[in-house]
Amino acid sequence: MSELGRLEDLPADYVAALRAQNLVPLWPSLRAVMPAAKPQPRTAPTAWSYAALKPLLLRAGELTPIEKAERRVLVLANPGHTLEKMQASSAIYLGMQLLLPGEWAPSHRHTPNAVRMVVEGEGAWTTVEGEKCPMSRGDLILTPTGLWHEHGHDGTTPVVWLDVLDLPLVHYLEASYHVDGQRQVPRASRGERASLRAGIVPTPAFERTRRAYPLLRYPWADTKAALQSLAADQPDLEGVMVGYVNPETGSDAENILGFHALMLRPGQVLSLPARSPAAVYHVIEGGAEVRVAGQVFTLAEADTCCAPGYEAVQLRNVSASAPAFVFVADEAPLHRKLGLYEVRG
Ligand code: 1HN
Repeated sequence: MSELGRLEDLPADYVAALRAQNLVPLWPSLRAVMPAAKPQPRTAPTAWSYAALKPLLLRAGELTPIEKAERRVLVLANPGHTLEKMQASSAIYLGMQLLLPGEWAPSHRHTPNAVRMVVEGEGAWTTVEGEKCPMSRGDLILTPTGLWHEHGHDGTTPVVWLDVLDLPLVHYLEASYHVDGQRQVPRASRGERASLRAGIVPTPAFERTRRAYPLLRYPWADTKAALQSLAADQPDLEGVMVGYVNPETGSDAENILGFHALMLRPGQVLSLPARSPAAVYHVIEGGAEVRVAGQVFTLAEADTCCAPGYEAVQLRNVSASAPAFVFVADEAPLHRKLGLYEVRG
């Protein structure tokens, strides 16, 4: 492969004449925008310790009242993108949100899709389009694009959850905006009671509901039971993983980011192939070591890390006696829709 010409090789008056016409020569930048064989991601493998961030988040609770924050969040920012960009990867935003007893984060809707993975505390709830979703540790709650949502807290201790949004992508597309709304009046019906069992969905008058988001809350108790049942049924299965999907269609729960939960058997080492999407790993229960791109992170419960795409990832359960449970968020639905999805093996 021959060396391409550099900008400095061109006469200064020529470069100036190009710039005056808003023109740029491609060849000095061609390798940067299309490197050989594999992208060169800005996304750096990065881990965030819950023990380190929790006191800082609680301090935010003292420093900034909810009325002054609307959403009281510390953003898990990837230094590879610069902290100011507030992104974990090119498409994934992560934040740890604190809601104190009695607080209310008012109703709004916005174009980016979000999910909440509950980390700690009891008594908080998120109302999504009138459906009041209780928040318990490990629950996954969807607030997809355009749906009204607000958070409240009737309990007695601080509640913390991990927000995962496709904000960096939607912002890059210049399609990110929000609309403020009124306090919602919760409906009685609870989606997760209506779609309780795999393979069985509500079909009133013989038709599926055809709601884009028939299920908004995925209780951890059900997800954990599904993983344990899968592990017991298939003792030789390496990847004890489940995906969060739309129960009516089987397709990804949201349009841009994908969500999975996995169980590592005691002492298990699980090798995940190099895939094009970047991914985030968050420990729901237990402890896991994550190896990616020459880095090793030892994650305790509630810790989070991110891994760039096109890199193999190895997960190891640090306990020889107890299973570990890990939540995974990735950019796979986006890559698949764009025809960019690759597994490198
Ligand atoms: C948002 O609406 C929430 O509703 C959390 O809890 C984090 C980050 C960026 C933009 C909107 C929420 C957010 C957000």
